[in-house]
Parts: sequence; C-alpha cells; structure tokens
Amino acid sequence: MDRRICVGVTGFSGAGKSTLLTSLIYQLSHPQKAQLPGFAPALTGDLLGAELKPALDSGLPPFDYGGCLDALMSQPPRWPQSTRDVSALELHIHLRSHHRFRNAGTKTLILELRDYPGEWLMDLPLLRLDYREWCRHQSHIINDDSRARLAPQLISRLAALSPQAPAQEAQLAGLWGEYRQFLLRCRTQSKLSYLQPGRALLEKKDYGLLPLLDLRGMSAEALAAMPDNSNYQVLRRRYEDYVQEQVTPFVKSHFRHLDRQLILVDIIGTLFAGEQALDDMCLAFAHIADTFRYGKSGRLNRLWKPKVDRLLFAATKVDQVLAADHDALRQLLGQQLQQTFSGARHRGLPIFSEAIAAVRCSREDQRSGRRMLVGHDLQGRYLGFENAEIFSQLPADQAGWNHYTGAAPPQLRPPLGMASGHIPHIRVDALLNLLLGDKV
Ligand SMILES: Nc1nc2c(ncn2[C@@H]2O[C@H](COP(=O)(O)OP(=O)(O)OP(=O)(O)O)[C@@H](O)[C@H]2O)c(=O)[nH]1
Ligand SMILES: [Mg+2]
Repeated sequence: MDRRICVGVTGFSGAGKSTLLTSLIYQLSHPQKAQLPGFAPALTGDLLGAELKPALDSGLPPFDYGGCLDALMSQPPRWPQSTRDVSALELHIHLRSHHRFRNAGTKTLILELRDYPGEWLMDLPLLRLDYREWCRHQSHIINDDSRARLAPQLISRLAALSPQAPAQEAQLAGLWGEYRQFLLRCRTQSKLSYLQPGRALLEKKDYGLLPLLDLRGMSAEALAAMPDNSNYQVLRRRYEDYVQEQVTPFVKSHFRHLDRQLILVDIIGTLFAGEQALDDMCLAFAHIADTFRYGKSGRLNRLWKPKVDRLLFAATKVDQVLAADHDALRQLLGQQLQQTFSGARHRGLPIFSEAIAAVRCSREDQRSGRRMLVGHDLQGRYLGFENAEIFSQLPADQAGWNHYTGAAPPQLRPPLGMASGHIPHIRVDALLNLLLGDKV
C-alpha cells in the first residue's frame, strides 16, 4: 500500500525554499551519496531511492528541480533563481519493506511538496477580518516605531485620508505606489515579516489596497452608510476583491490540501537586523499560529478545515555561522516559538524546530588558535571570517543588541565540487526525520 503525504514548504522570499527543496530531493534520490545519518531509513539502508514526478493532481506548475540543480552544480556554482509563484512536485520515495506478509519487499511513500511564498501566508489573516477591522489592525501596527520611521509622511497622508471624501483615482494610485515601496522597505531595510498585502511584495500589480488609518469614532453602521464613491467604500471594495480573487483561491485550491507545513526562517538575517525585526517575526508567528489553529473564525473555517498535523519551523543557512553557534540559533528560534505557541489556544498543535543549511557553503578552520569559517563570497572571492558570537538568550537592552548591529555574516556562494555528486548540508537529515520519520 502506497502512502501519501502533502507537505507545504514556505518562507519569505530568500528564506531558502528552492535551495532546500533541491537539496532534499537530491539527498533522497541519491541515498548512496547522501549523508543522512539522522534519517533512520538511510541509516539502515532501507531508503532505496526516490523518483521525481510531476504533481499532476495538484494542478500547480512543476517545481524546477532541474534548473535549480543545474545552478548549484554549474562551474562556478550559482544559487537557484528567485521564484515568485507556487509550484509542486511529487517524490516517490522507495523503501525496503519489512512487512511479513508482503512479498514485494518494497513500499513507496509519495511525498508531495508544495513550495509557496511565505508572503501569501501573511495574507491569510485577511480572511478573518473585514475591511474596517483590517484598517484598525494596520493602524495599530503601522504606528509602531519600526514602521513609522520608514515613512512618516506617507503614514500622515494615509491618516489624513478622509473616509467619507469622494475617492480621487489619481490620489489613491499615488498613495498605493508609495505604500508598496514602504512595504518593500519594511522587508529589505528593516527585515520585517508581518506585511500586508503580502502579494504586493512579490509583484508589481495594481492592488490599490490601502488602509484608512483614522477611523476613530466611526461605527460600522456609519461607515457602511457612506456614499458609494467615498474613499471608504472604494477601498473596502478593493480589499474584498483582493480577498476574493487572491487569498480565497489560494486556500481553496492549495492550502487546504496540506498535511504538514514546513516554515523556513532566515533567523540569522532577522537577528542581525535587530530587535524590531525579531519582534515582527514573532508577530508573524502569532498570526501563523492562529491560521493553523483555524479555530473560531467563521470565514477561514468555512473554507478550510485544516488537517495539518505537524508544523515545522527551520532556521536556514546556519552554515553562515560557526557550529558552536548553531545550538544558540535553535534555542532562539525555540524560545520565540514557545512564546507564541504556549497559549491555551495553541495547545495540541504539534510544532517542531530545527536549524539547517540546505547546502553547506563554509567549512571550519583553525587560524592562530581561533576557529574561523572559510568559503567564497557571491563574487567567488575566497573568504575567511569569524561571525559575531550568537547567544542563546536575546539581548536584554540596546547595548546588548549593538553586538549584532552591522555584524551580519557575509552571504556565501555554493561550494565547488558538488558536480561530483555530493551536496553537503547541515541537519537536513534531522529535518527529514521530523518531516517524515513517523511515515517511513
Ligand atoms: N549559506 C547559505 N545560503 C543559502 C542557503 N540556502 C539559500 N541560501 C541563500 O539564500 C538565497 C535564497 O535562497 P532560495 O533557495 O532562492 O530562497 P527562496 O526562499 O526560494 O527565495 P525566493 O524564490 O526568492 O522566494 C540564495 O540565493 C542564497 O544566497 C544555504 O543553505 N546556505
Ligand atoms: Mg525560490
């Protein structure tokens, strides 16, 4: 009997989704070359191999494994190209069967992997909120220092936009352009996570979805009675269209099929961006937690009875820091998750965390008695560096945060020599175990 499991792989742009999928597929398809001691079937020799097939039933475009692998294995090696859309694939994992009554001697686990942008996940809370509620929610978070200081003028202009005034197309279009730039700055400059509409970060489309930031003293009834051509009504309709045309189809056609969800987190990038970036990551975790707890929210619940039985968070690219710091990274991620998921609401949702590098780009060396990382930077220059030490507790004050400011480790190029058939990694086997250990 073949078994099937559908796993969603997500993370914000650049979190390492495509690279991890490529490494995972490669490791499982080449069990003799892969080093997967933490994955029981590989250790016992029961992992016979895996075949890649298109996930035809999903109706989704195929994940470009060939292209990603070619990039990693080319001379000089390159990273896969950035992807912007959802994609899927099936991996038929062949395992030796020890079942007494089966004579075939093998069994197959069909692992369907679906890669989709984490930015889409950040849009799911919209299903729980009507436009008025979303405005209040945005008004609350946008006035937080980490966002407010990036675009003070835009925020005052949005706050000054009168709900009842007749909408002026040119004014709204101008504001939307600025708002989109603001969201992009929140991501690239401040490494913030909880940004809506999430799709605006990925594509330059005219969603025109703006929050009205000052709805104080206006009841739901008063807002509903506003003229059809008022800013409030025009923006409310755009919001509803976005939810209807972008968010709902994603849940219906894709999201609700997931059995397990893997969420990749660039915790190194976030930590080195500072306290506000880390706080915002926790805010995003809280909303992810609510999404997977489905719970009480009418609309989301009608669309989706989640069957996700396991939520996995993985810190990626840990090869950018010394092995001595890997555990601190796991501790930090674990603490943030614990804070988010410890509430009664989330009890019973199994969550796990790991720290991995899909493709290990550095190795450790000893120079003048100090441990260092050596590798190549993105331009291919040979590099030796020691990263700022990572502590397993978050800094208690600004002075503590200064330790991380401006000290982010360099981005690395994939290592040479993978064409010989071995993709070095860190703890991808442990991740596999968390993902599939109970199914094989
Ligand atoms: N050092 C290191 N860097 C990595 C690793 N995986 C990914 N990266 C870096 O992260 C970047 C993004 O990786 P991708 O796999 O393209 O990430 P993604 O989540 O698919 O990104 P999008 O397609 O843009 O959404 C790469 O270009 C590398 O610079 C890793 O295991 N180690
Ligand atoms: Mg990608």
